[in-house]
Amino acid sequence: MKKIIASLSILSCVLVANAQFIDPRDLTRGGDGVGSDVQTLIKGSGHYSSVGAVNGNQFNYGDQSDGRTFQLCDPEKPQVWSIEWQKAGYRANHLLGYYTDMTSKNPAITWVLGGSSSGLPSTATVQISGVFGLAFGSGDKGNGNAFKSTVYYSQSEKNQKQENRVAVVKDRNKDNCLTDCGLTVSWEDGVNLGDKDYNDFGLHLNGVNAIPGQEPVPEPATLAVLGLGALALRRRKKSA
Ligand SMILES: [Ca+2]
Ligand SMILES: [Ca+2]
Repeated sequence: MKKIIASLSILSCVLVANAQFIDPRDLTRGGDGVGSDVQTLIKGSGHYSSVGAVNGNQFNYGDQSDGRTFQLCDPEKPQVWSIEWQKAGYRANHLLGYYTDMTSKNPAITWVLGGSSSGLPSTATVQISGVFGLAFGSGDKGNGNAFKSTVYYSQSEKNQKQENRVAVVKDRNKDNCLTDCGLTVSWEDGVNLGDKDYNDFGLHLNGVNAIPGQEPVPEPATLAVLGLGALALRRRKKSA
């Protein structure tokens, strides 16, 4: 009985997980074939970050950030951003941009990077002052229409169904230490989130940090179960 209560408390941790993270299972399966999952692509692009893992009912989100707004670590310093991979039928017309009007539903976007038919480069230097969001032109309207395609935003609340479109993963340095300056972002371009492989458009953004989201607050019922779990653990220790 005590064991059952203890494992219930672990399960309750899963239920309060922040929705701004992407399920690690979606980031570790090859939606477009062997080696095309986000975790493998991050390693292949020369970074060391983890997207997390699922073990039974236990989730960890590795180096993912729940932040969906951003700032340059040093606004005085231009930074190089680059496309690292594209695993999608719409890839030629993909676009990446940023916006600084954080409250508008349709903010003005500065497009900086794009796929082979977009007319934009695959590497660009940016300099942005203040807080910004990222915009992704999905390319779903086909050739010649890159700038008319459906746009998705890093701020989930701007998307039609408030859906989370992007995995945001913090950099690790060569010593395997987390850094707050530098991110990989990888988007899902499918209508209604498509196949949820989130590997469709992957970019590395030098010199950027994600502004952390709000911590999830456990619901009262969860707190009660957690308390019971702790009690059970104490009793187990006593009897051991
Ligand atoms: Ca996809
Ligand atoms: Ca894909």
